[in-house]
Amino acid sequence: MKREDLQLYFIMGTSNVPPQQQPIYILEKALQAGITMFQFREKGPHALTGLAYEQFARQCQKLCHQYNVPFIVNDDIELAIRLEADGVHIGQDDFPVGEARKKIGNMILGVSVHCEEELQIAINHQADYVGIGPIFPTSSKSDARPPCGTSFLQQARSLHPELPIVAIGGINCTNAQTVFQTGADGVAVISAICESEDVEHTVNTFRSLSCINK
Ligand code: TZP
Ligand code: MG
Repeated sequence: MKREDLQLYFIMGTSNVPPQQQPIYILEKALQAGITMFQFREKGPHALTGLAYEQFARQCQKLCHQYNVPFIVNDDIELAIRLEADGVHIGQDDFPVGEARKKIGNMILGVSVHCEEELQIAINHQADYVGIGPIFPTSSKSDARPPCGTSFLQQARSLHPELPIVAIGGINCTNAQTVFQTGADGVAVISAICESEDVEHTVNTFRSLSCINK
């Protein structure tokens, strides 16, 4: 995985998309506009299950392949292996990092971390990147921790200058610059793209902000 792949990391599941919109259509618009990584995160009360869940994942994967964008599966290691996804993203409550690494071999492994200890464990098990957040308040994750601001992000960056880091949580076109300036390689967003009235413009804005410190 390249660090630049994290630049604009779009995360989506059907429940993140406004009712009048088609999730796959939003993904296609985001890919066309230039997102650099995608995470399939099918969660929440109305999430797809069973065959529909897997078919939707395969549809998303196929589109990502067409645009040469890494396809990452949230939490579901078995699905990622079955689909031969590019990678898996896990949180602290999902799966021990070491076991995840053993199961997925050299697929991309992303891990959410919130403190130095979790960060070190992720690094020890060859996480390819870490996710830090929620930086700002978010309404896209029901069990999100309190927003942590940019202080841990800053600390993680100064401890590990070469580590691929993506920031997450409440990031939009207005506050993304602060996050990039603090040292994140990229921003991971749900609502900023899913609820955008102009996905192309939103994607372009995020990407232009990240270029400032390149
Ligand atoms: N993990 C921490 S915050 C969050 C996740 C999955 C939700 C991010 O969504 P949004 O809409 O970009 O705040
Ligand atoms: Mg998780």
